[in-house]
Amino acid sequence: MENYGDPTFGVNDAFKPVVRYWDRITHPAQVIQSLPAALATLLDPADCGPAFIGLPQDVQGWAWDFPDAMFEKKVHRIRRIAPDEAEIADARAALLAAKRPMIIAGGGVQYARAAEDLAAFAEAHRIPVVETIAGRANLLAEHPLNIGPIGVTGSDSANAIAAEADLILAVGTRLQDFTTGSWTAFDAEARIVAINAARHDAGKHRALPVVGDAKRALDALGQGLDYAAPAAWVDKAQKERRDWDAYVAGNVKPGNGPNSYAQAIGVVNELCHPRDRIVAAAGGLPAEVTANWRTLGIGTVDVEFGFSCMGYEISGAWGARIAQEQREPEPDTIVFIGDGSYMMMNSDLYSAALSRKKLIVLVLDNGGFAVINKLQNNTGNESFNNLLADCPTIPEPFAVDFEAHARSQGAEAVTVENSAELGAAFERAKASTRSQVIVMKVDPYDAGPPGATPGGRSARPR
Ligand SMILES: Cc1ncc(C[n+]2csc(CCOP(=O)(O)OP(=O)(O)O)c2C)c(N)n1
Ligand SMILES: [Mg+2]
Repeated sequence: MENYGDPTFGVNDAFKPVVRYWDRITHPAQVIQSLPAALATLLDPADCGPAFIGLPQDVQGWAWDFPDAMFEKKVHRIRRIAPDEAEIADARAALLAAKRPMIIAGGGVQYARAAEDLAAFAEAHRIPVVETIAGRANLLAEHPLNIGPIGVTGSDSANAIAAEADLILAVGTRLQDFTTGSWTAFDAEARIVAINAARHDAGKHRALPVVGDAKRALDALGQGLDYAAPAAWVDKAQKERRDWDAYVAGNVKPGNGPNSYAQAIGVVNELCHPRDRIVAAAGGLPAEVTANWRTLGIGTVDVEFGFSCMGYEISGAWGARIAQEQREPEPDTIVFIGDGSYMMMNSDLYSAALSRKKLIVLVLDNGGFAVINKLQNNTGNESFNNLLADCPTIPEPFAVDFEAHARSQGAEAVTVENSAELGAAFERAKASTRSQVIVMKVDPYDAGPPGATPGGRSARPR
């Protein structure tokens, strides 16, 4: 390690690579400068990210007279950057020339609180909208211009129109590889216009950039814009979406085959409140949620697929619960988590119980790292060390009692055999005030929707 032997190098330094702002307080007066800088980082629309302030215990015990001004109430606003007029003019000209326009709506639409503006823009100009993973709840599933999630983990409907679109208006998306199929999702001649608060993302893939806040940029673009997409194009997109909906309906149907992620998603989607929030992050679930979940409320879907970080699910949901309760106390926070991710990080179940934040956690146990097993098979390898059953190093694999484990952390827990029992358990879970864990075994070889498994499907061993 570079700093090996440096006596000032400590555990705090380990956070440097994973945060946007880092400081170590060695004198209390430093807080006057450091705290506002940390907050400014947290609130910056383009460069936002985690902020870290190391406060060693000896400094914590140091009395210091801060100026009174430090403690005055201050309202922090998230800056809304206005777009450049010339960039808007270029974007408008490109849109006016489009015969097959499509909007890709990303998570940035949520951050900019621009979901209503996006829907109004799409409706005014009759432009079909597809969603990224982070943008899964920009439009309701039933919105007539919602053509579904795009990309590797997306829908046939969105991907069909993406392949034909001549103008792609990307709003608040990083256009990363899952979204663009590593830039294979679009026609090579298609023109991209990208609205983004971050310059780097606005200029990707030779896009016409519109650097700025999504709400302000959509507003500026729509000013006096006399444009509507050709009706035949919109009809085609809507037909694709109907076909996809029919496919998903079959996919999530209870009892349509061995227990699957899709069935569990279908049961919860059917019985949940429209404002319930769902959280998923790693394994096969993010893709399955992206493809199969029907959005019932704007901003209600939290799928962490930027890093697909195992262990985000329960901790992230605890945070989501704290935020959600301030706005809408009634609806629930629902977590979809695999057995592998649960094993990696589950102890915030205990935190949630201690702080009386109710979560409903579905632990879907397929006996190991099923998605990695699928990737392994689909890159030409035999199953090895991913499913417990395929681990030669373990002479006698045994299942974890997730139910007992969760109960020991203060949750009410139950194991169910199938999607019918899952439905009943979910309704009981909704009626309770305490955190709930529902465990169900699911099939590790479940095929899932066409795009839902990065790397494709896996063959069940004979
Ligand atoms: C922190 C972290 N480590 C490793 C990975 C790589 N990884 C992605 S999915 C996965 C397996 C997850 O297992 P499980 O939660 O049971 O989901 P399943 O694959 O069975 O759907 C692994 C190891 C990751 N995404 N995050
Ligand atoms: Mg698993």
